[in-house]
Amino acid sequence: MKKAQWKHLGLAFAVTPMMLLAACGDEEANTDEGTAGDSGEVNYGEEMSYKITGIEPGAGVVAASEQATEDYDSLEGWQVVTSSSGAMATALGEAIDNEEPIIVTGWSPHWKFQKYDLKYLEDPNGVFGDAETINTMVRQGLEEENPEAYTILDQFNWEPADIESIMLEVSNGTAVEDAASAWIEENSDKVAEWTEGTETVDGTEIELAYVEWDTEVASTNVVGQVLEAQGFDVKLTPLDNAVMWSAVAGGEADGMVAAWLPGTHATQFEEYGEDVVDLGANLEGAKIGFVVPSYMDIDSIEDLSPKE
Ligand code: PBE
Repeated sequence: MKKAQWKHLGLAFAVTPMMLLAACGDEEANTDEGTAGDSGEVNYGEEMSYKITGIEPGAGVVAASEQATEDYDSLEGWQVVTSSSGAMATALGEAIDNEEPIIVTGWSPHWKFQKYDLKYLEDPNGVFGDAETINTMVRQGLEEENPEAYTILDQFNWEPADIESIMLEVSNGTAVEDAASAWIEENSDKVAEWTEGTETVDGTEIELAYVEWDTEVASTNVVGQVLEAQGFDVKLTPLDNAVMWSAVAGGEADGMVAAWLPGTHATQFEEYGEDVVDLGANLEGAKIGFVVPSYMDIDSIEDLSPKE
């Protein structure tokens, strides 16, 4: 069954013909479904109620998105609605099922690019920055107190395709523990490079902080399992973004593999950078920005229209 193009079928029953006309604005009353793609007829902003689908309030991509609504005239009157990365993914999937317009606060690497046909909106003002790296940060003193773990965390390094393959499995219902261990098994050469030069330990404790974003869930589980296989007693602690940074800075957690730089976590890096040890990139080629389904007939943030 093809669903109506209105945001929710339920809403379609609730609106009166007058409201429908009003929703068409000044444009010629359009009696067909107003399919996304017939540009000129469609006002995406109106269809989305001038809302951008965000994730957790503490995320860097949400902060950048809010900045974008201030920097771009085309986004005047728009709002970034925060929720969770899981809710964002659900909303994206539902919109695509119904071929409705949606803008999400997106990032790469992410399985959504493997599952759906999506594009980043061009960002001529550069609010979202360029390519990013995901860095590993550890607490001060770890090198001296736990050199084997320090070395493994320092040597941890992989590619977007690696992490995306795990994220895709997880999005298809595989438990992250299983997806991580299968990846480790298939990539023993890579993993051997991370543990190179280290000796196994006997139950040394190590605590990694992370945020429950799909990227960090995948990476942290992989690193955790690699450390476990080397004899560590591993604890993975999910936290809010700012708390993750402060936990490593304050030494409550030993480290994290989830620092997005230079842009996404610039605020956190400014606040905590001096109190953490930056072990450099564990992944290159990360990116954040507004992501939309490819069927949407716009390419740039500037193609959107301000709220009237
Ligand atoms: N993310 C994924 C995070 C970093 C990891 C892009 C959602 C953020 O926006 O802070």
